[in-house]
Amino acid sequence: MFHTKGGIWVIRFIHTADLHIDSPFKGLKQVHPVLFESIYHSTFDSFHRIVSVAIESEVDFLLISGDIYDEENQSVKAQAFFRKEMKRLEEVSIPVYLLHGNHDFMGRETETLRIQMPKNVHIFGVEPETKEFISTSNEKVALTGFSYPTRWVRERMIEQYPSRYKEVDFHLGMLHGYMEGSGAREGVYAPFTLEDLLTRQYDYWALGHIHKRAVLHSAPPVIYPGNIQGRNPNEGEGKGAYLVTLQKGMTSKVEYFETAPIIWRERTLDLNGITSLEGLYGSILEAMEEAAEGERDVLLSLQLTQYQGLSSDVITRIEDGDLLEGLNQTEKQPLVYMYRLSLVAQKERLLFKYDEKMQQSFERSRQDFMQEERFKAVLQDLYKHQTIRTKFSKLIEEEAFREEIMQAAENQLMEDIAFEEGEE
Ligand SMILES: [Mn+2]
Repeated sequence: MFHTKGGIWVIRFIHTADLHIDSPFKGLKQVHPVLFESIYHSTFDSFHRIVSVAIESEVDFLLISGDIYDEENQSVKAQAFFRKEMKRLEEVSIPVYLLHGNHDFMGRETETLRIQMPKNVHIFGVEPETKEFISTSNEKVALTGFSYPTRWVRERMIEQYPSRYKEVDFHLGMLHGYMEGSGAREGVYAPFTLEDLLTRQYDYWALGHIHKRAVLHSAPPVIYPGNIQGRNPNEGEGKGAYLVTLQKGMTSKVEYFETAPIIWRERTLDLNGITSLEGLYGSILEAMEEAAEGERDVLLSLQLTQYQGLSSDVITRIEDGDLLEGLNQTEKQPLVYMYRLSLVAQKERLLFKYDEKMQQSFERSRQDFMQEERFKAVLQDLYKHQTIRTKFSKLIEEEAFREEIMQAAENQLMEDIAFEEGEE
């Protein structure tokens, strides 16, 4: 489809991963139903756009390096959607090479729940295998990859990847896994080192699993494209995929493009000198406008600091959510929607400046309590109550809830133990 230029072998493809189609966005159920609807559709929309770019760019093929779906038991809706997108590619003769990751692994028990994909879709089996592709202008391409048979693949699967095939023009590796030493927060599955990849002498490594995009190496390119739609405040950066052009014996071209319709933002607003609700309201509106991001909708978390000038009545309007509700009364598109407005005591630096040990132990305790198990253990007593258990059974599972509680606790602690500059 893409032709050789002056006798140079060229292939062009799109590399994407971690689509997490049909992510539930659990922590956001409380937002306006219309907004929730567009948040819920964002993973679908982002992938639809990637497929459109593939068609417009007349790529040779599309690579998807795992975690197409968010859960092992994919909804029929997610699969039907994905199948429709695969059909769009089939109509213009674009093949797709994909593998399943730790989120959408190929368990035997999920086999009966799968919808058949069209013929242009090539799925890697649970052992590393190499597929062959021949382009319309006759470039031979080898693609090596594997799908997860279970959620937890701890083996160094890279050991089973062959060395570069000699008889092909390009050899591409697809791998859903964790690069050792990267410090990423994702699970350590199918671990490898950069060296492991480079020694195989492939022309491109299409990685998946890590949601923050990263170009680990440029010649040959070794790339984590990141996920295609941020799903929580920790996934705040732009999201999209890579359009890659490989030319035999020459520098490859990698172009990143964004497709996520919704972006997460976190901002801090210093309220020093602000004493009235009017002043507060005005500066927050300004901050919201500054947080806007082109054509995309923005989900904004705003942390208010230096709020000592505000009366307790105004503080109450912040704490009980009244101000937040007022701020979100806008229909302007694209939307800047504030999903969290919080007060953050910023006396930390003043306190810890004098005591490094205290700073360290504070940070350790904080991290300790942020752990899900620890948090649950502390809340166990509360969950002995019938009412709490039945009415709020899901709440304890929600990360957003845990973060909110932790922030409130931290504020309280800071209020109690920190002191202002000049105090003795
Ligand atoms: Mn993933």
